[in-house]
Amino acid sequence: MAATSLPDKESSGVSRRGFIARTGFILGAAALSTSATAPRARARTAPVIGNGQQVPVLVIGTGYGGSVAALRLALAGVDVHMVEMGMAWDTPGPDGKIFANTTSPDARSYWLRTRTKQPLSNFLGFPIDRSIPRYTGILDAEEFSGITVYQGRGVGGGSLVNGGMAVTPKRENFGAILPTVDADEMYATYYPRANAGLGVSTVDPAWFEKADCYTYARVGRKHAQRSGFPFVFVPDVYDWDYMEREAAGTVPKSALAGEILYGNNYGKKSLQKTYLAQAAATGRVTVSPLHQVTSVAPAPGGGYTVVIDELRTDGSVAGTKTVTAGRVFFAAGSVGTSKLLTRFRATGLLPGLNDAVGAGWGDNGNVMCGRANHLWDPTGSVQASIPCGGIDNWAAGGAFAEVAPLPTGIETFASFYLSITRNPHRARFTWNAAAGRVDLDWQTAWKQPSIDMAKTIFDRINSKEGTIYRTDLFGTYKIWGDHLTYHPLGGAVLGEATDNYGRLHGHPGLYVIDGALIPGNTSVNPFVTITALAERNIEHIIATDL
Ligand code: FAE
Repeated sequence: MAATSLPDKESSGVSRRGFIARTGFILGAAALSTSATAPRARARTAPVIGNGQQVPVLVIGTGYGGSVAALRLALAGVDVHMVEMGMAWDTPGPDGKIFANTTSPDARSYWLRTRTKQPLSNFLGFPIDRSIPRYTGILDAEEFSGITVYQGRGVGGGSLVNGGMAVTPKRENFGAILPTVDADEMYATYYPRANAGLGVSTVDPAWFEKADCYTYARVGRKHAQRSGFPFVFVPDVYDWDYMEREAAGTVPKSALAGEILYGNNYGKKSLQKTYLAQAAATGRVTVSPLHQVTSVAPAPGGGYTVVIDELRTDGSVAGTKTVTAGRVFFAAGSVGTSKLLTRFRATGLLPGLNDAVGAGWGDNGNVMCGRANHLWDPTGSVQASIPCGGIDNWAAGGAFAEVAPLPTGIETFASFYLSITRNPHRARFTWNAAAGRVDLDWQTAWKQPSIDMAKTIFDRINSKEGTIYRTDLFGTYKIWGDHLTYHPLGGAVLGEATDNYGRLHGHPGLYVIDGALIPGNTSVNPFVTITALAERNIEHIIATDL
């Protein structure tokens, strides 16, 4: 398919008419609801941001940081315009579903790629990637030298594609995560506020013990405990009641149909159902999907001139708009925000930004692996795509391992893990003027400390169980998924590129409010910390700057 043409039904399974994203809308859902079946933030006919428009506050990106900023500013009486490069994800395709299944990726699945780039690239050693039409799909596999960074694209950001694991770090680890932030305040006020806003809860332990879909997690627990590691239940934003009804066969399946990487059609409380729905209810928040910010510079009369490309679903530019914003919040995610700021500093658009912009980027120590179990340890053909437990060896070995699903629909006798490790390496974004792009100097070899830390868990379990690593999931005879991260963090670190509340140095009225603020590692999955930090910072900014 030509890069400029829209995917058609024949080639992609997605019809043109039913699947072209609506571009004009105001979020207009009713009150905050944390129910799985609650409406997503709804579209209403209204103009998207217009050329020449003046707005008090513009938020770049609709992930966790952006959604918190928009809600809190709107509740404080400020009109907010959110600009999102991805689609609205509010319109079902011809299969009646908004999102594609993990096992059958189609045009909806990837951001402007002609071939899937699945995190698990192989099965039984065979490559499983396939051709797809180029489209503004939901999962971006952004490639830098040495690492592929997976990110969500669309209204809701990473909340659209992630596993929903909503983990508050242990208090004793917080000093290493955000050294300039008052831990007492975070644990007394902002972590609880974030957990409430996100709708976080934990699986019912009694149901967990008998649920077929968590056979894999119980096998993971058994193996961990037999080797002397603590197994901990991990909270999530999935609606557990809904999952129980999925298992009972009374509602359409979502987690139990293996939905995760390319969106979740029913049970997960993405930001569309929580913060963004509540923001919409204020009537003060508008969102422009398929709009990508390309430039921010001081405006002659005060505030900032923001240039925005309106995208078509093949990624081409339909038009360019120039608007003026009193204040701009960078919430484009660690990579998105870092890339914008690095370029703006290097090309003179924002000359006041300091040298810390682009620095301090880390991968949260992500590394994946699988283990081959004995035939008497099946992990189940139906696996809930939502992980609910982990192995905590952070203090002794620097690794926290999610017991993750392999939702293939067949019995694999495999245990699969995503480990978060205390990897010390930090990379830097730089402007490559010759190529006209921002580079990241991460090296694949920098994953070795992560592998060593993950091995503190899995070498011991393999030795105790008499089992081996799977070598067929990331290539042929390759044990470690060391080429990727799901958890990009840093690039505009709090207290370095910004002050201690996210105000960018050198340009009053510019703020960072997303994962770019966090210096590379959160010791657990990051979005609760991103949300809690955003809650802390926006409260202070509203009180002092507005
Ligand atoms: P993010 O959510 O990435 O939002 C940024 C938004 O900005 C995106 O929607 C972009 O499309 C948009 N954007 C970027 N550039 C522009 C531009 N120039 N103009 C307009 N819009 C732009 O940022 N974390 C957990 O805690 N638990 C999990 O279980 C978990 N699982 C994950 C699984 C996967 C497959 C992936 C990819 C991530 C996972 N994460 C998980 C990570 C989590 O989703 C991520 O840390 C947060 O989404 C980051 O939040 P931010 O607000 O920083």
